[in-house]
Amino acid sequence: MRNLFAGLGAFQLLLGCHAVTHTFDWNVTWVTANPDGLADRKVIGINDQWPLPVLEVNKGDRVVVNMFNGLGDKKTSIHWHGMYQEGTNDMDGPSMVTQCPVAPGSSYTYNFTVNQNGTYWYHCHTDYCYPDGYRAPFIVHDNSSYFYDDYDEEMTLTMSDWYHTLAEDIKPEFMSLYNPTGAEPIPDSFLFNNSISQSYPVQAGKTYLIRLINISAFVGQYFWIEDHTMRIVEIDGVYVDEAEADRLYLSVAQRYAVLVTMKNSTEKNYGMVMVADSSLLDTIPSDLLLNQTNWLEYNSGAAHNNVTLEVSDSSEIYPFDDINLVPHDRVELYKNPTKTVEVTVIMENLDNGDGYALLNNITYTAPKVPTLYTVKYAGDLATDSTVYGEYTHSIVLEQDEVVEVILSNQDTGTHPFHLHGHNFQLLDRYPPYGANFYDYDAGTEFATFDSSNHTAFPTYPARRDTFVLPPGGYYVIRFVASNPGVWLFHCHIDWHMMQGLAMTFVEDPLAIQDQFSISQNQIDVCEAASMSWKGNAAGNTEDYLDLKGQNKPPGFIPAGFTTRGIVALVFSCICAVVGMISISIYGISDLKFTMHESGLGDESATAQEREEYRD
Ligand SMILES: *[C@@H]1O[C@H](CO)[C@@H](O)[C@H](O)[C@H]1NC(C)=O
Ligand SMILES: *[C@@H]1O[C@H](CO)[C@@H](O)[C@H](O)[C@H]1NC(C)=O
Ligand SMILES: *[C@@H]1O[C@H](CO)[C@@H](O)[C@H](O)[C@H]1NC(C)=O
Ligand SMILES: *[C@@H]1O[C@H](CO)[C@@H](O)[C@H](O)[C@H]1NC(C)=O
Ligand SMILES: *[C@@H]1O[C@H](CO)[C@@H](O)[C@H](O)[C@H]1NC(C)=O
Ligand SMILES: *[C@@H]1O[C@H](CO)[C@@H](O)[C@H](O)[C@H]1NC(C)=O
Ligand SMILES: *[C@@H]1O[C@H](CO)[C@@H](O)[C@H](O)[C@H]1NC(C)=O
Ligand SMILES: *[C@@H]1O[C@H](CO)[C@@H](O)[C@H](O)[C@H]1NC(C)=O
Ligand SMILES: *[C@@H]1O[C@H](CO)[C@@H](O)[C@H](O)[C@H]1NC(C)=O
Ligand SMILES: *[C@@H]1O[C@H](CO)[C@@H](O)[C@H](O)[C@H]1NC(C)=O
Ligand SMILES: *[C@@H]1O[C@H](CO)[C@@H](O)[C@H](O)[C@H]1NC(C)=O
Ligand SMILES: [Cu+2]
Repeated sequence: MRNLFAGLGAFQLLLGCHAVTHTFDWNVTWVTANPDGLADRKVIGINDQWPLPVLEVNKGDRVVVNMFNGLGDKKTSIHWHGMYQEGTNDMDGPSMVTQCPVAPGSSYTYNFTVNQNGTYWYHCHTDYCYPDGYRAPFIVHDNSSYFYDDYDEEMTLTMSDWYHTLAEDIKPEFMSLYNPTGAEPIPDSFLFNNSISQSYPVQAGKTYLIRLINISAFVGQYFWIEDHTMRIVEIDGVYVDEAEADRLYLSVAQRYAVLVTMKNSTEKNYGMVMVADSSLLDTIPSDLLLNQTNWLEYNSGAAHNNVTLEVSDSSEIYPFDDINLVPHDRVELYKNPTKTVEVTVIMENLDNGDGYALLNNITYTAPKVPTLYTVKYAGDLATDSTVYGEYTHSIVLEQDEVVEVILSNQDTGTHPFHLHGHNFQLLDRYPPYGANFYDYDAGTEFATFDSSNHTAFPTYPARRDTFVLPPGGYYVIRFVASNPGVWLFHCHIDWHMMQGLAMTFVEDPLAIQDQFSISQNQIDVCEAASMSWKGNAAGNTEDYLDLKGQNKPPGFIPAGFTTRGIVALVFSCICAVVGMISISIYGISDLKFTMHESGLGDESATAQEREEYRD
């Protein structure tokens, strides 16, 4: 620990004369917006503005955000996506992990330094609130980057899906007996930089550093620029050796910075094309526009034509594979992992009939006390994962150990996983990019990683903070546990978070106790939210090993009932009262859902075994 602080201190000294503190007072309130021109809706604004401010700082700067929750009817918090928060785990933002949610009328002060470079974003991390507009770019400028002299201008562009309905109003229908397959809500449109079909003026001959950020809740996008090559120089805050790409796939939460050199002629405007990944949507409403053209505008008087990609062979549409990128800093493969975490994603209906997402049979359920505060008060028991409760799915990591995570997907959906507090090395993945990457056939056997027979790991593996777990496949990553803190590892599709697709790493808990003390502000926030700030996951302050009363998910479906049985039961109920239910459940809000194939017909695990697991 001392080493880390000494290191940080020296670093700050080095930058000390230039470091600036950016202080913001943010009043988070509801405002009305209509970014796609199709419908007014309530969105979460800051100081009565939406889109939200783009944060721009230099490496070494301090950010102080005094956030007041002026929403009146909803708790909130902010996560600074991709910030490692070294020494400031309590500024990370996820509710019930590192803080209590900020109740209406109370305030929380985020205060941290930024000792990293590149393209990040910030978003709400309480329940499911970023689809309601609470998300924006966070840029860390670095005038010493290896490509700083290679560009003239910068441009930041976001891509996202967009719903006309508040996430909290979508939830009851998504997490419902009447949606037993867990079909995700279908967006109403796709936004490009919080708008649609816009022109972005450019100057001929200049080179732009374009930062692309996917701030979707669900749907991924392909991206390309007509007749222009992109040169990738950064992924998720990590510089990479320049690599040419014609097309990119950005999953939710991923970022790319690319250099694009403009043509010398101003005769024509060129399309920047965003195509939604329709493989994620089983039903495509006829009025949902999947393709959208925006323009690099060389000449406002010239035509602005819609563009589509013409490919002769479907395999050509596969985008650049991020696993092949080489980090510019040449950090070598982390060798000899001392901890291997093997987890498998499945989707299941639990005994309330709703669809849940599980990692090794555990669906994340928030504890009664934020896990970080449990660390603080658990004394020596902080190294015993029992105190964090069964359903936070906590794994305790030792100081500086090399951790390997083998994540397998026994689901037909794609899951972009994000780890807080770190980036990680991308070692191996199945399937490789190619014709079947997003086309998992439910009849195929799930792929499993064989640690004694796998393709050679890269010498200098690409590092990033979000990777895309393919349907039916697996992903292997490694990171070093050198950042004491409580760090969430979760799927970034907000609907899957709602279903519990998350787990917790408690990294070097005794070091956390040394560096962190709970502030009056943090206590006040918990009290305003009527939550305890002391105790184990069940709020027990006497016996940290007694989890009686902890929050629990619904149980597994009882013996004799299969998932298919429940689904059949549900559907026959629906049929029986079809008129009333279809009017009251689906009719009112006109929500649409995709079909998620996985929930159906999964009878593999016996209910008895599950009963045992349950208690
Ligand atoms: C680089 O950025 C720092 C702030 O981080 C600034 O003080 C310095 O003047 C800049 N240098 C150049 C060459 O622009
Ligand atoms: C926040 O904004 C709301 C609505 O505009 C206003 O009522 C409230 O007084 C503001 N609060 C603060 C602390 O600025
Ligand atoms: C932010 O944190 C620094 C370092 O702990 C501290 O010196 C400073 O007073 C804090 N600022 C605010 C506004 O809390
Ligand atoms: C951040 O920027 C510095 C200076 O440009 C560079 O040496 C370092 O490798 C960058 N960090 C990453 C993770 O790419
Ligand atoms: C994209 O939108 C943000 C506001 O959301 C704005 O600050 C930024 O300038 C826009 N980007 C471009 C290239 O116009
Ligand atoms: C954003 O992420 C979603 C979910 O992974 C993905 O479907 C979509 O294609 C991404 N958008 C872009 C522009 O790549
Ligand atoms: C544009 O003109 C410059 C200078 O004449 C030349 O170096 C460059 O290659 C040209 N760019 C393109 C894309 O043709
Ligand atoms: C371009 O596509 C948009 C939909 O994305 C459509 O509204 C518009 O009419 C199209 N323009 C032309 C010229 O086809
Ligand atoms: C959308 O884009 C894809 C890929 O370029 C193309 O195959 C398809 O025809 C486009 N659809 C429409 C309606 O333009
Ligand atoms: C190792 O994996 C390859 C590719 O999956 C397979 O063809 C081969 O039979 C495996 N070898 C052993 C010894 O299992
Ligand atoms: C999950 O539960 C099933 C059925 O009870 C069991 O077969 C399986 O081993 C469990 N998996 C893990 C990783 O605990
Ligand atoms: Cu997911």
